[in-house]
Amino acid sequence: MSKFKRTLITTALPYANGPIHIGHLAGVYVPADIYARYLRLKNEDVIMVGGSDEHGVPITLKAKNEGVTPQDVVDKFHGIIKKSFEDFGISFDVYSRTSAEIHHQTASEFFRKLYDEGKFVEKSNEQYYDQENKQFLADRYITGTCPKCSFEKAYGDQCESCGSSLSPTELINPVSTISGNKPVLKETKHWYLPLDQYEPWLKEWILEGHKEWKSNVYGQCKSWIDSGLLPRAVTRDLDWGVPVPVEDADGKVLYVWFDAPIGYISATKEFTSDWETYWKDPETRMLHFIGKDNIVFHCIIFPSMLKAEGTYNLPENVPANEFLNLENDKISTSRNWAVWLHEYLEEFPGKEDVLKYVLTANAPETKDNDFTWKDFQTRNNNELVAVLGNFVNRALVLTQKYYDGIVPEKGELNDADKATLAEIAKLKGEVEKSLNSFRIRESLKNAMDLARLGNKYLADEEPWKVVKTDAERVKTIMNICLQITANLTICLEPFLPFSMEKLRGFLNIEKMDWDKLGETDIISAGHKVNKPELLFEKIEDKVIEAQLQKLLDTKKANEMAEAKATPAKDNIEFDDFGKMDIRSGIVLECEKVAKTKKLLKLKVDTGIDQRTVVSGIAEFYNPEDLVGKQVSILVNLAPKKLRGIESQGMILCAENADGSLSIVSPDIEVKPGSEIK
Ligand code: B3M
Ligand code: ZN
Repeated sequence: MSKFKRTLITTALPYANGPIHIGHLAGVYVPADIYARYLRLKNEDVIMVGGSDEHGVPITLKAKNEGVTPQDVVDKFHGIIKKSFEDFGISFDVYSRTSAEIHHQTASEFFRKLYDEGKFVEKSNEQYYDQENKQFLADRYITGTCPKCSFEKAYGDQCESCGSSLSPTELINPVSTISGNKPVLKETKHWYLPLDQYEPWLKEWILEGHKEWKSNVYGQCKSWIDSGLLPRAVTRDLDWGVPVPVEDADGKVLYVWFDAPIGYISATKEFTSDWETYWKDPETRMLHFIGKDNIVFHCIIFPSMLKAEGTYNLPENVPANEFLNLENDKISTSRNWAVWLHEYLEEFPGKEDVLKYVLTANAPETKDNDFTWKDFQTRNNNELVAVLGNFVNRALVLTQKYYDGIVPEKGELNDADKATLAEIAKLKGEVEKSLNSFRIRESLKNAMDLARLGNKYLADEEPWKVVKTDAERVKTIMNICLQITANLTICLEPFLPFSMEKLRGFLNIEKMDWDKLGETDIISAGHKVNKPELLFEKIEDKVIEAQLQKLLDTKKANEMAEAKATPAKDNIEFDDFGKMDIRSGIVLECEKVAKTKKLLKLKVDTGIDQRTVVSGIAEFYNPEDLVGKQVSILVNLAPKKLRGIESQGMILCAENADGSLSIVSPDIEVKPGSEIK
């Protein structure tokens, strides 16, 4: 493992303002978990730390909206997040939280050291202030039009439409998110980390020293550095966070992006008193697993903080991923457009590994990718069931059938046997090579190739046929199949930990070290294996359809919520309203108006008479469904010819958010001709 003796894996701290979704998993936690499990299987010294990010404006805003305290919000979501990670099998060595005492102390001391050593620049300037709420408007407390792309709902710290990083004073037409008022400018004092001073060093360290970083990561760093770095405020006027530990700083806390990465240090402290070995020993390799929106913080700002502090290691690599979309649309917590981990765990019990598999096979490593339920089903049915499950099931069932579960002895090997065994060792090298360079999705494919190899070997050797003529030969074939199966429990362990535990149960073997992978005698002749069950089961269409329906319902609910009612028309006198004669009627006949898409011709019993009305509702109703239906009809509207048909009145409808029309009618049956007033 080159110059390093141990590895510290950090995983981005999710904001405790909502649960975990598949985007978080695919971007950060699944790849980090696979990598950590891989290193542990190699008996390397590794710890994986994580925790909830409980400060910052997203949390206080949510608390305000819900009329609870920020502590209530983070307690609730920290609980949900922690439990769902545990149930899903993300193998944190410690999962902490930034409202913990140990974190406040660690972050506070870190700031204070830099402060005492004069590493900050103290500056007063004018910032936006909400006079009604008597509060400065940091970050997401302010929205306005993005100066770069004109998106109208850009935040004070970032435009979510074009991704630009902004400062509140750049926004056009700024508005306070709390009161909706136009803010005023007011003087306030803050501490800045002078990133400009670190620019030459960052150039050297990243642009020269870390050319091996993923191109998306290196590229983002280069573009930040090339466009020139500015001093960055590391404090805010807020009352939720780590208080700024200096005199005259009442009402000020550390900027959430200053304290959050220090959360990795606090979590390590919580885990071991030997935490300094993981943070300061040059033989420790630090890796940050994050999503692409966090690159600048982990590659530029946090390293500059660590450099300023002077005694810590810097990250050796930052394998950031791109984004995962859901059914062709951006995942969004506020729009509830997500597959939530805690819901998945409830709806798909025992299928933790299936989601891990799909998210890895389709990981957004080099570009944004799309999660679709159809792909989830296909990968489960065609890969986990048909390739992996099918191979191990055949190997184990035949072993039961021919040998009562006792592993048979290998005889003399033919060329096909030798080639197959050689292939196992080769695959080991390939899986390692891709894992070591964080190409996790490729490594999964390499590992699954072992199951494909097994299937091919079985299909070529056809033991079920050979058994009729050459029983000795079948022993060799089955022994080799069992060696492949045992090798699978090693090479798929980092990816499918629950399933491999199950498979070891079938094989009646203990967990084995990574080093054994590639060996061709890891399960001995004479060993007794157990009766197998199915390792994976098919996912039926109706399960997928239910998930798609759930998303459709979300989409509809969003459209309803987003559609603003049109503004009210000018007032009218009561007499004007009284002029309208609206009656309840019953549809007697109904047909489509030929050569039109929208029009229906209806015959309506208005109680007064039977008359013909033409109505533009053909896209929303079948003519036959309307016969006998109660409607409201404006009967004294001047007749009008539509497509040559005289329409005598108007059927009243409500227009839905999506533009569709619904007939308005009394909610109980009334006599035709009843006046509606
Ligand atoms: N909580 C942002 C995010 O969840 C932030 C990460 C902190 S990592 C130190 O994307
Ligand atoms: Zn923008």
